[in-house]
Amino acid sequence: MSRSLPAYITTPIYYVNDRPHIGHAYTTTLCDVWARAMRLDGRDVFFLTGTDEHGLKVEKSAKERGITPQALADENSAEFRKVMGLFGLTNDDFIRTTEPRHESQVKQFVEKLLASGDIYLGEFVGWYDEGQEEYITDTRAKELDYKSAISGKPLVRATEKNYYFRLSAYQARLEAFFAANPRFVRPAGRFNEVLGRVREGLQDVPVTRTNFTWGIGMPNAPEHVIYVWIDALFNYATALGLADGSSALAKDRARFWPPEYHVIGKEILWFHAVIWPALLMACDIAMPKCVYAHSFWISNGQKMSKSLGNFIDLPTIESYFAKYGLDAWRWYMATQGPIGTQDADFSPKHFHEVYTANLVNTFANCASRTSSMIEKYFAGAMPTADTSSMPTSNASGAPIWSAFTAHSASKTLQHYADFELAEAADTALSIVRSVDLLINETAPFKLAKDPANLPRVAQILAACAEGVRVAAVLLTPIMPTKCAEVLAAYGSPIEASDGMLAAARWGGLKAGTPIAKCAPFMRVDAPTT
Ligand code: ME8
Repeated sequence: MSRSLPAYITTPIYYVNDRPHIGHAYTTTLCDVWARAMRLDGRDVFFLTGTDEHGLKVEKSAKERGITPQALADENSAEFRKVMGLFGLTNDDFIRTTEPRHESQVKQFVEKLLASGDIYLGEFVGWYDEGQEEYITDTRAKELDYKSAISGKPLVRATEKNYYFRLSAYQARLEAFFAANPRFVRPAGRFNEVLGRVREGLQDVPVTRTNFTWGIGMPNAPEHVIYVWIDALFNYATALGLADGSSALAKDRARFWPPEYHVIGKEILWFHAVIWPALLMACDIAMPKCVYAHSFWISNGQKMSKSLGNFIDLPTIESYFAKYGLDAWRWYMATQGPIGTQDADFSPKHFHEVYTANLVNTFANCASRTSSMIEKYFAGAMPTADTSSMPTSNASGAPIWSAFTAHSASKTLQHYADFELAEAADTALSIVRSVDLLINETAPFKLAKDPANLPRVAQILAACAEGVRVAAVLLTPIMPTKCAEVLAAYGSPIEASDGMLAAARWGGLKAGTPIAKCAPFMRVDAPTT
């Protein structure tokens, strides 16, 4: 167990001009699974999420509603925080960019960059995507036929006297860093996109705006407001107090830097993979280990968007909680989501099929069959039997249980650590599939009809119970509540002092331990649409 090794993971900070929806829940849930897995492995985890509260969009939305931007930010940030609570998330902090602790540190960072000449005053003319509040390079604008890649609206030609970040000065250092760190951006396909754009040449980027006021004023030139993206990116560093290494916050948290993962959606990769590392280089701060850019949830093959009104919103998500439970939702997010380079279609039918196949027919069925038979034949106590050299199945060359589960457990943990959450889930579930196979092959319920077979039945059911227990340990980061339920029924809750691998070691369930009947997932009606 890698006790006390720090592990920092972040989500994007979400815009407060939008309501929380499946996309926000998705990224944050993935990070939560990772954070829980690393904590279970004994790591010293810091999991950060929060809200992005400045900028033109918030100023506009607030104006439309006739309230101040701060009032809008307070209201929607509170909504995000409340919603995150519903998903059983274990974030260690929730940062808001309107908090003094963030604003004062952003100013400190910017002052340093002004002093070093990395930020300078200049004039800029370029193609601007108003929806994204982002300048687009001339080459890229041409490729896009002068339309936004996100909204399809025409790009506008904008001129501004602004402060600029000398991004162009970091071209060579960034390229060298990327070459030396081939897993800096994942998945690999996304990294290739970034590298292609970087090779076209980097231009300096404006870091202030004068067309709105809702933001952090530039030190000594408050009519210039720090561009929301620069302000927002710094959240990952301000949450740990990095602007001032001698601060109480830094003393408490600086050890978490650098992040193991910045998890984001693909649309904001450029900021995280290029601008953020360059800003960090300029501030002399170590590079994050990985920027993981997942793809999008889509709906019936179409992008989910506010204008189409086809977002899986909170009330819809809550209807899934009511029908299938929170842990089933988390299972679907972790195993079926757009974690690779492909978008994933959210379909009620597919959700139901996955729930029934993996959770009802596999996980719950094994936990339930095993506990029922133990109750029936062994008075609800773990039977006494030696399973130390028992093979997992009758097939020739089948591994012995203890070796199979030890191998599966370390593979599962490695998958979690590598942010391969679907693979982690599948590896852990393969233990349950083996339990299922053992029951089907040996039919203990038939053997038990002859009392002479009871020692063999004891051995089979002891192996099944231990297999279910080990799988429940390994699946805890994805389904914390249901796995705790199974582990409690099997008389073996995870002790705080256990690491994941120690808790998953074969033989943890001692003979005589009371085992209660349990069925963690129930069959439910298929959706009609
Ligand atoms: O971009 N599928 O905030 P935001 C999956 N404030 N994930 C999705 C999604 C979808 N259909 N839609 C959104 C911002 N997301 C900035 C970030 S960070 C310094 C500043 C998720 O509220 C995904 O993680 O628009 C995406 O990157 C994020 O929500 C965008 O959230």
